[in-house]
Formats: sequence, C-alpha cells, structure tokens
Amino acid sequence: MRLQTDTTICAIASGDQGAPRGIIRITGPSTISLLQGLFHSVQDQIASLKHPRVIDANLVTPNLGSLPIAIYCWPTHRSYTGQPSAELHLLGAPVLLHEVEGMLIERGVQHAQPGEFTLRAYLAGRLDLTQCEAVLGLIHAKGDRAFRVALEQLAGGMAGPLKQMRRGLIDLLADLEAGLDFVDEDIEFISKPEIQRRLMEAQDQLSKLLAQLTQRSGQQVVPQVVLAGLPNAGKSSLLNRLSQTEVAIASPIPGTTRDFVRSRLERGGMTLDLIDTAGFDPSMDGSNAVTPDALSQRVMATQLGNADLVLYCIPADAENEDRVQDGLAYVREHASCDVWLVHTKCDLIHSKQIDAPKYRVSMQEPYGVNHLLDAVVSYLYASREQEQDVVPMTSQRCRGAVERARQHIADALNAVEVDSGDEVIAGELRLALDELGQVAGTVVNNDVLDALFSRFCIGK
Ligand SMILES: Nc1nc2c(ncn2[C@@H]2O[C@H](COP(=O)(O)OP(=O)(O)OP(=O)(O)O)[C@@H](O)[C@H]2O)c(=O)[nH]1
Ligand SMILES: [Mg+2]
Repeated sequence: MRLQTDTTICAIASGDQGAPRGIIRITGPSTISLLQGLFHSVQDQIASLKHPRVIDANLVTPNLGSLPIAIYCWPTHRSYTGQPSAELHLLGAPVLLHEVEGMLIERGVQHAQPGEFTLRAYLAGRLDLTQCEAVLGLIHAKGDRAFRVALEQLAGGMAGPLKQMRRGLIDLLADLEAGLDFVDEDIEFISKPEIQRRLMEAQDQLSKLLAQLTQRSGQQVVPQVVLAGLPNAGKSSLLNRLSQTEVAIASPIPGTTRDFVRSRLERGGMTLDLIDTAGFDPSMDGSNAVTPDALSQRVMATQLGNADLVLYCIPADAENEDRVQDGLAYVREHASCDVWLVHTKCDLIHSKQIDAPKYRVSMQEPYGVNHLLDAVVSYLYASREQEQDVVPMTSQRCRGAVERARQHIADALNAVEVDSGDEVIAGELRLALDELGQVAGTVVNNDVLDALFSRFCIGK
C-alpha cells in the first residue's frame, strides 16, 4: 500500500473490453503542468482554469496521429482526491487508451495502484472509511439491493452520529485531563454525577448505533425469492405450501393474483421472503396503461428486478408451449438473478421437458416442496457467502469496534462507581475513542487500509 500523495498517478478507468467512450484518470500535484505540456493548443486555457471545466482538444500521439480528446479538469484541491485531477475522455478502443497512457507514463506519471484514487480521497479527508467501503460496494454490487445499500452508505448514514459521539467523549476526556493537572489543588472540573450522566449518554448512543448496524446487515440478508409464471400456473398455491400459510388466494380462475404477496419464512437458519406475483400477460407487455391488468404486470416486473432468485412455475398440463417460453423470456429479461424452472401440478400428467426442469412439485398429493425449499436455501447461503465481503463489510468491521467501545464505556462507568480515580476513567475513555476512531478511520492501522484498498480495481 502506497501512502504517499506527492506523485501524479494515472489509470485507464473504463473497462478493458472496449467501449464507445474510454476514460483515463489522472490525479496529483503535477496534473496541470502535465496537461499543459501535452495539449499545446489549449495550454493557456488550462493554465487559467480556476474552476472545473471541460476543454476540447487534440492530442498528437507518436503512433496514431491526432486524437480528439475532451479534458475534464479539476484544477484545484476541490476534486474527488483533494488534488488537481483530470479525466481524458476519448474513443474507447484499448489501443488508443494505451497509446495515451504510454505518453503520460513517459512524462513521469506513475501507474495507479488498485484503489489509489479512493485512497487519496480518504487521505485528503474527503471520504471516511465507511464511504470508501461504499465505493467498493458500488464497484462490486451484483444486484439492485447491494447497489442501494452502498449508495445509502455513501450518503453518510453512519458517519454523522459517530462523529457527534466522538466529539462528546473527547470533551469529557478533556475535562477529566484538565482535572488531572490540578489534582493536588483540589479543584473539581467535573462532578461525579456529571461524568456518569455523560458516560451513560454515550453508552445509550452506542447501543442505538449497534442496533442500527445489526439491522443494516439484517436488511441486506433477507433474500427475495420471487414466484413467476403464466396465470394459473400454481404460483399462489406453491407460495402457501412453501410458507405453510394461506396468505395468497389460489383459485382455478386465471388472473387471480394481481398485487404481489410477500411471505417471510425461516428455514435452516435462513430468513427469506417469498413473493407471489401476477401471472405473465403478454398483451400487457410494455403497456403504460393504468388499468389493473397493466399495473399488476408492472408490479410483477419490479419484483423480478429486486429478486435474488426467481422460481418460474410451469404447470405440467401447460398446453401452449410458446406462451410458456414467452413468459420465461420476459422473466429472464426483467430479473437480474438466476431463474429456476419449477414444474408445478406434477400430479396431473407427466410434464413435457422444457429445458429439463430440476424441480417438480405437486400440491395435490404434496411432494417436491421440501426438496425445492432446501435447494433454495442452500443456493441463497452460497450466493450470500460470495457477496458477504463487499457491502456488509462496513457493518461487520464497525460492529466489533462499537461493541468494544461500549465495553470500555461500561468499564469507565464502573470505575466512577467504585471511585477508582479519574486516571482510570480517562484511560478507558481513550480506549473507547480509539475504537470509535477505527470505525470512521480517524485512527487506522495499515492492515485495515491494506485489507480495504487491495480489493479495489485500478482506476478507482
Ligand atoms: N392438480 C393440481 N392443481 C393445482 C396444484 N397447484 C395448484 N393447483 C390448482 O391450480 C389452480 C391455480 O392455482 P393458483 O395457485 O391460484 O395459480 P396462480 O399461478 O397463482 O394463478 P394466478 O394468480 O391466476 O396467476 C387452482 O385451482 C389450484 O387449486 C397442483 O399441484 N395440482
Ligand atoms: Mg396467484
């Protein structure tokens, strides 16, 4: 991990597969002089920049001639990294990007390490660690939900209350330390009940924060399993059977379910939400009408978009295979997760093999349901493990530190109670402050930084 910030670094920040637009990011103290040297025709414009601006220019390259480039320039410390920065936007062909990058390296710019732009933002105090983790969460976000949680975190949900609490404890520590200097003169800077009141207040806040963190990680792990299929496919019956409730209305009339129905259940230590949706109606596909039919299709599409797993129900007696396939295509288009084929009503006839379904169920002479549910739970466990180290990382890291801080405050309260002396109380307070500092990154050791920033990709 390179902690110095006096170098100027660059990286190709766009994907390496080629894209319509390619971006090379540059940051560091010599960004502006570097740009002036490269882009002679707009040299003066660059030199006179006081605020962020976009300048169109051409870059004469050694091997590929003149390239049109838009220079997005942040000329002062008021940038993401807290240093003069720029982005060169050009056509996204890898050969062009590498040519330009080569010119920068030739002029003494260094290749950025993974996460180095975000690390500089952190070192400049523009992001705290929870926000850096959120950036990482965004980079790795696999689904909509992971994305939303990371965004919330980036908006600073955690950092505010923590800062306030630290300030309160630092004030208390200052009062105690001041008293220690005058211990021989019998001057009391702060009374025992006042110390107790302030410590209890801190403990209260820490408890709240812990509850918030626990809830936050809980929020991320309630996976959404959506039942989809054509009308009358047996979705609502399956939901009722899986959740052993009668929350969804099942009937022989196609189109019974309009709104979605959610049922939360526990299985094998996992909490999950099962969601029943309206049957797919191709005549409503893409319709913006405000009729109940059109609305129910849009609600269904939204649920598909939020799903962690979709169970596409195909009744064994399905007569129109084309419609089954149309529905499946629709589901695959709207869901950003795996879609499993589940054959329902298997008591009726032996189903036709459509993409060889792995799961067959029947509600009539119940079978297959437990097997399906167990498979769903194992699948969710496996996919949660994969995601675990990205978005919920902050809550995991923070929870430990907040718990330890709360313990130190409890020890401080105990020290007040038994009159152990202000030195002991101050000592516990310092330890609590260290722990809280670790959360927001005020006190941070290199291991934490290494662990975090090594997971970034280059250019971020
Ligand atoms: N024989 C048999 N009938 C079933 C089975 N599962 C559901 N049904 C019947 O199929 C009909 C439709 O079931 P629902 O669960 O309402 O189907 P749905 O997919 O929710 O239907 P919509 O809400 O209209 O989209 C009902 O009459 C159920 O009793 C099954 O395993 N075997
Ligand atoms: Mg239904």
